[in-house]
Amino acid sequence: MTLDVVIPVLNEEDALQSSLTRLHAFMTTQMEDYEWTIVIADNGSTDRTPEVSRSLSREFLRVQYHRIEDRGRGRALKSAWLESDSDVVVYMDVDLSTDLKTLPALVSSIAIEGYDVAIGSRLKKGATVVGRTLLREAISRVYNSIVFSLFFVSFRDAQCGFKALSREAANSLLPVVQDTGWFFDTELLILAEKNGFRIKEIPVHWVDDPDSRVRILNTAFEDLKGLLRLRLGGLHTARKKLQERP
Ligand SMILES: Nc1nc2c(ncn2[C@@H]2O[C@H](COP(=O)(O)OP(=O)(O)O)[C@@H](O)[C@H]2O)c(=O)[nH]1
Ligand SMILES: [Mg+2]
Repeated sequence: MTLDVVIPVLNEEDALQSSLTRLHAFMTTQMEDYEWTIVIADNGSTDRTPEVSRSLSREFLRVQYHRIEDRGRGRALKSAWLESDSDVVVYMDVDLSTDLKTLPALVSSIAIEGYDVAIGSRLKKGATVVGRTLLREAISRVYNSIVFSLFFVSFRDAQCGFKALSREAANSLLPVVQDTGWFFDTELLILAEKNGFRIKEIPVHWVDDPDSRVRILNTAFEDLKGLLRLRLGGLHTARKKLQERP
């Protein structure tokens, strides 16, 4: 089985070297059942992220650097996941806030158990969260309850930066997901669940990293706009597009 682990990055010159070294060591020892590659997906970085990434890809044979000119985290993920032809694709945040010990279970949910989508969760029973500010915690809970009351979905945490898709799910769903920013994750999950894809939600151990690219007010507003777009027709249009696919 082939596996691509995508790390979306925006101006991460400080975090990249140590995170990638840690992840690479983990993959080497714990994920040897897979033929894996780590892909750094950068768009919009204006610091030394490109240089650091290129140097990492020279240092490690199985690290690649993928640069997209247009901005947006969702766009970077979609582009890197669709460019890949691996059986399983994963993404995780560069800060490794989610404990890597959950990675084997995330991947085997798809590779062995046959789920279409697997997601880390900070809100499911069994999860532990350390160091998250009250504000982020509250926004996360309120946001996920809004998602639930609008769509009656079964997952609890749409926004954890730790997700995996099967090749088939990626090829079907990604072309239909419109958001190119932070709402991308929620849109992907709602479209997946509402179109019969099976989602496994796994509680994670999360240690928050206060260094954040999120502009809270702006992102919250964009998220609400995205939810309304889906509720007022977007979901219906996406379903039609998915059914038209061969
Ligand atoms: N490619 C790409 N990655 C991004 C962008 N914005 C954020 N990221 C990455 O997304 C991940 C999560 O960002 P972070 O700021 O830690 O989010 P938080 O943990 O929710 O505060 C990190 O790896 C960021 O570098 C973007 O516009 N493009
Ligand atoms: Mg973070």
